[in-house]
Amino acid sequence: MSAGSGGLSRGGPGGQVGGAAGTAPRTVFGHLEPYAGDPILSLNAAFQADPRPDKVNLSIGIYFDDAGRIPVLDCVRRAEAQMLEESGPKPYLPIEGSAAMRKAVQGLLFGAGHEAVASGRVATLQTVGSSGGLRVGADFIRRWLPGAQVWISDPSWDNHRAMFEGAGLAVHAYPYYDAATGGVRLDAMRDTLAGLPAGSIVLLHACCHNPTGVDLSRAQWEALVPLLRERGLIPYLDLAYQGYGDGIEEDAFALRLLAAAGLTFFVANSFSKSMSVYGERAGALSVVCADRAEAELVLGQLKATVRRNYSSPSIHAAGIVARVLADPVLRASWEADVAAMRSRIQAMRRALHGVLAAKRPGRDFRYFLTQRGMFSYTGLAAAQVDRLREEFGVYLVRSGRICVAGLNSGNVERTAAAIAAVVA
Ligand code: KET
Repeated sequence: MSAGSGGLSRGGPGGQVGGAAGTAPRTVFGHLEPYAGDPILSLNAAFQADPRPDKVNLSIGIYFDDAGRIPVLDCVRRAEAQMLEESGPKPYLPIEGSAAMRKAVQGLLFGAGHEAVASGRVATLQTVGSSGGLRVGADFIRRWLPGAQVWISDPSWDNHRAMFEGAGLAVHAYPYYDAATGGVRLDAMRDTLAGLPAGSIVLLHACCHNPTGVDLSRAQWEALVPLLRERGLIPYLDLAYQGYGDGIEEDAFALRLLAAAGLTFFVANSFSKSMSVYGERAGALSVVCADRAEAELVLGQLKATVRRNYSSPSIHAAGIVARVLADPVLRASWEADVAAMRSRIQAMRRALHGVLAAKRPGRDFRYFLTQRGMFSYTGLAAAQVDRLREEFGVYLVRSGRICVAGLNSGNVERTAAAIAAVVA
């Protein structure tokens, strides 16, 4: 191919590539678009770089303790001590991950002795965080349900759209958050879902909706099931905050409801937040199928997806999760820690609300009390968010979402005062 036909010819040692005769040589990657960065991760990085000592990080969905640190849970420390003590070899895990972890995850999600698990109709694999699970599921859908549309809530975690579009799927949004009432636009949501083509994928936050903190009630979930079934829709649950809503068991309500209703669905779950092991990338993907034979087919194709991507997951993440969930002493310690994290966030919600209600009595801040999980959707405009960051060193994403777990007894009052100043 000649340069004149638009083909590339190798340049000199500088890696330059000649274009058509007469055009300036360019480098191999000179045409790339700069990465705009991720709205959450870039903001978290900007926070780290901010020299102000009294800065407040409400940007990323990470639980910080009252001293502003990411806790190392005692159960995790002890599980790791056991692993170090055993000092075993580190072979590759199977493609689908550790058998002990997968079994423990099924028990955690579905509860002991659940029919779906006992009958072998749940295909579970350990994944690289729940992000890895979401993406493996998306790639699987693209390959085996290729025409399926994906519907996410409006709004949703930004990365949901990016992941499913990245897998080559068309992503749309169904109505969800009602800014006027601070609740769910249930009728509009149901109307939209009722009009979707059969086989559409409906991404639902199993608990602690990100970014709004507004969840469906149990009655609303129950009312959704017949619609999902009648329309032949395929739920895809994201369970990233198990234990931060009402409790570890309670937060599995939606997934157990769908399983009991006999629906086929996906669930990606995470241990990043619940075990405070973000960087270990501990998560899983489960697909609840019609029967054992189908689950075996699904697991096989999920394995094929993983093998050609990252091959197999982390042995260290599996060791932590399997031990904490299976050892009764570690499990009890974990459950107590999750309860403590949940109630500390609730205490911060009350503290924030108390200061704001006193400082701005004309405004309704009750949403801080009713929203659940790590996040609150403040309704602050992007310009107000910018002022909070620039003038007060308070970092939150521009949608107005705050991570309540970034508040502590040392910063909640001044954060509330800063919010009061920008809403004035
Ligand atoms: N799902 C949801 C809904 C979610 O908020 C996160 C992370 C994940 C999945 C990823 O979890 P993991 O198992 O660690 O892969 N959310 C926070 C951090 C991030 O954006 O990555 C956040 O929203 O701030």
